[in-house]
Amino acid sequence: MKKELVNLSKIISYALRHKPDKYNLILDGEGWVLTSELLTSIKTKHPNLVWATSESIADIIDLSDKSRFELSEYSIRALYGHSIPEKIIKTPETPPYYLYHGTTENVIDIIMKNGLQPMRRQYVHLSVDIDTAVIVGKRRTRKPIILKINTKEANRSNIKFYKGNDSIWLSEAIPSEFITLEEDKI
Ligand code: HQG
Repeated sequence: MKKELVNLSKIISYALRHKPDKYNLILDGEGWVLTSELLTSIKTKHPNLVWATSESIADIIDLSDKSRFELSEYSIRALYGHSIPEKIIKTPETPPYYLYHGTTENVIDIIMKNGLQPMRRQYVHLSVDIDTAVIVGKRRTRKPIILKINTKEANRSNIKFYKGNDSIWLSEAIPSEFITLEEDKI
């Protein structure tokens, strides 16, 4: 993907996940805004992006290796990653029996003690397979540690899971009793 589109994608993520108010945007309960309003506010704040159109956003969605946004006829939303105080409304769904989480060695002890926490985001982010978890973990370290989450057991303890996209699921905090180390898979 061209550098300009990567930059536009990062700014859209920032506005829709973290700082809609900085862009004078009000997300609805499920995180949607009008695409036209998003484009207008982005261009006001970043005059170098005057060229951006809804086709540019469609290109980002087509060309990106991660499915970060969803477009409807007139609106757009981020599918995961939110950190705004108002929690995005999601409908609980049944996830695959196991999900994975790629992280760094230095937080393993605390996670195995206190569980996975959403940290700065609204939800914990989990991957449908080990390969995706490795990609997530590699954002932070060359040799990520992969954790395996028993969602069936967690579900029995009333922990809810929500679909982000085809590879990413979201959840509330996951206590350590549902987490095991997935060794030698990297
Ligand atoms: C760690 C990217 C200490 C957790 C990715 C992670 C993903 C704890 C970090 C999406 C902890 C949070 C989200 C605890 C969890 N104590 N550390 N109890 N519990 N952690 O970025 O899952 O490219 O908020 O292991 O691909 O890394 O932006 O979450 O290392 O899908 O579209 O705290 O963001 O997508 O980091 O990544 P993050 P994440 P995009």
